[in-house]
Amino acid sequence: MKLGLGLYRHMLTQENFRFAKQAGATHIVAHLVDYFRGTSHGAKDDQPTGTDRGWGIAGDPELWTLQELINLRRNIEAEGLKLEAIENFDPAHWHDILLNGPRYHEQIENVKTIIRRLGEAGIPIMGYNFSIAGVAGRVTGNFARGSAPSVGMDGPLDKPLPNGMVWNMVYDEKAPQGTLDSITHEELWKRLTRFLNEILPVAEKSGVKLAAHPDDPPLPTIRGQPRLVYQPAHYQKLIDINTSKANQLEFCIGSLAEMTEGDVYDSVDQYSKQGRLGYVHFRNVRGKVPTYKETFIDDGDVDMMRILTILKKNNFDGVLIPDHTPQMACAAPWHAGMAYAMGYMKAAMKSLNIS
Ligand SMILES: [Mn+2]
Repeated sequence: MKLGLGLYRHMLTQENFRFAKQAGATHIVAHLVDYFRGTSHGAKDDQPTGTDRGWGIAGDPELWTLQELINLRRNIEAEGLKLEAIENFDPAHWHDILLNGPRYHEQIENVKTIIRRLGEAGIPIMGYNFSIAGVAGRVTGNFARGSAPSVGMDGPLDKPLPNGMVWNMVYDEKAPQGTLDSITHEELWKRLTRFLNEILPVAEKSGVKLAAHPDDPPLPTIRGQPRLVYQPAHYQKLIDINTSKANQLEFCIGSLAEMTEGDVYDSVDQYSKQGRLGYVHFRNVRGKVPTYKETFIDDGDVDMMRILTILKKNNFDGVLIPDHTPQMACAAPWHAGMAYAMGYMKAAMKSLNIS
């Protein structure tokens, strides 16, 4: 098992690679989507939460180029680290896959191209979140220990999604007024199935794994749209769609712990036993949807040492990243929060003889 750190797009700098290395990481998970693009709300060094109009403007009109991906991997390797995964597609590149819209075929080709380029650039995993509303409905507050700023949920969010928005970002600023029609859970699973069956053969051929994040927050619907993986059992349904070894999970302990059914330890056992974990979001939380708060890693409902013990028993050999942490009171709130989580993880791994 390996320790990694996730970095948002604007944090992909030499300084932050060194910070990761200093905090004990051997691997990086990189976000290439700029969640904050074109907005003034929200601190850039925090998790994006946004407004009713989402996080920001979806973006890059261009697909990520092979050269850009190779340069990123080289810059990371120059600091003695490895690039394990890219996390999340840009809604600009795949909105009509989620929405089954008119540009579906063009955008399936976009995703195939991205996967092939990851393979060529030597990046082993693509993390994704197949969700129409995306990470919506979270609130921020001084929820964590010592009044540390953190995120959580304080009741469901049913306000319908405006046209031109998907995955909590605006992909079409000129979309006509009005809101997106609701679809059924069956329809959403149909869209995912079609997506996986088209993309997984390309992923396999490219030596890239597709790793699915569960819904954050995991409610059955948000903003009038169905969610896919909002109970632990839904993950089994997802991997049973296609038996390809490239069909993997971006296994978020925090989101699993927020779910109302199942047991987080049983879930970790069930999925790690099947060898389907691409990488792990190792974070803690107090409460369950629709009322929960993200906590410091040692301070939530989940016994993180027990999680590690199960992962070790099932020979999970991938990367753990802290995912999110509360912000600490100092000049570098995000970095201090991450350094705290990484120190804890490093010590926990060492005490269990995980190398
Ligand atoms: Mn997560």
